[in-house]
Amino acid sequence: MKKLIPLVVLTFASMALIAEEDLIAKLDSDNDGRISIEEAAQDASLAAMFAELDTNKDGYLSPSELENQ
Ligand SMILES: [Ca+2]
Ligand SMILES: [Ca+2]
Repeated sequence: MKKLIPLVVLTFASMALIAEEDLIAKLDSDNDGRISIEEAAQDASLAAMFAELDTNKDGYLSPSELENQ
């Protein structure tokens, strides 16, 4: 059963990565590769965290800012 543990960890890591890419793909309606506050408004939980996630305060969430959450 011990062999299952790394597999589970790997699966969760992959899921987190996919979720982040999907979030940008889903919300980035102007396809500029980043999420504006207007685009984030489509996702209530992301909109609520927007100011906190936008670490450089440029008004956009970049893929790297979403990674750091
Ligand atoms: Ca965008
Ligand atoms: Ca930013």
